[in-house]
Amino acid sequence: MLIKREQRILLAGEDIAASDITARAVFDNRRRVLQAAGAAGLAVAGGALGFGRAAFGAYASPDAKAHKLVAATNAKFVVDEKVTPYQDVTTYNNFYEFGTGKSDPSQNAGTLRPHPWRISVEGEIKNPKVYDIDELLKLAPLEERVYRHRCVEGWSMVIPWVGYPLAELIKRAQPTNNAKFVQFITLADPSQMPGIADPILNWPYSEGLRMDEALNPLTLLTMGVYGQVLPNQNGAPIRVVLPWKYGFKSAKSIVKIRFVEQQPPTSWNTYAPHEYGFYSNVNPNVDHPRWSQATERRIGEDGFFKPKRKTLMFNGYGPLVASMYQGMDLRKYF
Ligand SMILES: Nc1nc2c(c(=O)[nH]1)N[C@H]1C(S)=C(S)[C@@H](COP(=O)(O)O)O[C@H]1N2
Ligand SMILES: [Mo]
Repeated sequence: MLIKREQRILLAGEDIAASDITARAVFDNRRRVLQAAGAAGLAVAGGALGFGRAAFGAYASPDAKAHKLVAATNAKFVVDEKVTPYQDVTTYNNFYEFGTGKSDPSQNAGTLRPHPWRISVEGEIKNPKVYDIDELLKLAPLEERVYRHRCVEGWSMVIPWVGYPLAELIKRAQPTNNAKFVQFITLADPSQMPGIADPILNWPYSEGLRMDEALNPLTLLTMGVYGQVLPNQNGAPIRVVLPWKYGFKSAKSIVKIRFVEQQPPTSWNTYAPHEYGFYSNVNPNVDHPRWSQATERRIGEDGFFKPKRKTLMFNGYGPLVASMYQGMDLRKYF
């Protein structure tokens, strides 16, 4: 993907060419602005900094045409690491409905039509409902969160997502006592998705969570990235993001959220149950049968010949998630 023309962005009063600035610089600058705001005694609500990017000018996004999603940064969920460049986040993808190569989704996902889009929320709940994507965008305040993202293949990124906790939707759905798991079913339309012709996975792509995992404050119902609506290759118009689990649990382009009593079948677990467990929590101590999970390569930073960085238990989110797995043998429930 080539940048077509020079973009100029206005950042805290400076006029800088987009090509001269990294995502990190943008975040550093934003953090300085946020700190200044805090020092000036601006109101801070619920531990989250109520300060959107709109308050201080344009965001360094390489795609000037994409729709902006204005969201307040939730500082509680901003990992203090260099953010992966937009270019990598949007061209190095796994989305098998558009092909199995890393650049296939960005090249082929132009055929996906993310609008209009409806999501059916159904199953063991008191309020089943088919939501329009525009309605879901307004259901709860959008937040920006910067999460680590670890693929089971051994690479990682740091990504600024926009969304709100899935718990906001679950609360409105009112699960019955029988709701023990949540299943995510994604679009499987061969007319929009060329990869569906290849029966590698059992389409539609399906994923699942235990109810407490679905309700965990980290679990983000996600509609945007880098301050804009999701590009098709990142799972437009709506996906989940589960930063303590391997990336494949974060289902893209969701059309159904179903509450169920039994642990639901999931695409990767069905494909190779001994390789991809239902839980799939990031765990450096439990290797994939064909490779180690102890280290990872950070996309955009670590070259192929650099020593890799250590993978963290629960991808570093232990304090927020470890209690959900207390007493469980994580080698058995991998
Ligand atoms: N529907 C669907 N969702 C999916 C996938 C997929 O192939 N199809 N790939 C998963 C995998 S393996 C990863 S690592 C993440 C990648 O998300 P990203 O491309 O936004 O980084 O999406 C996950 N969600
Ligand atoms: Mo992945």
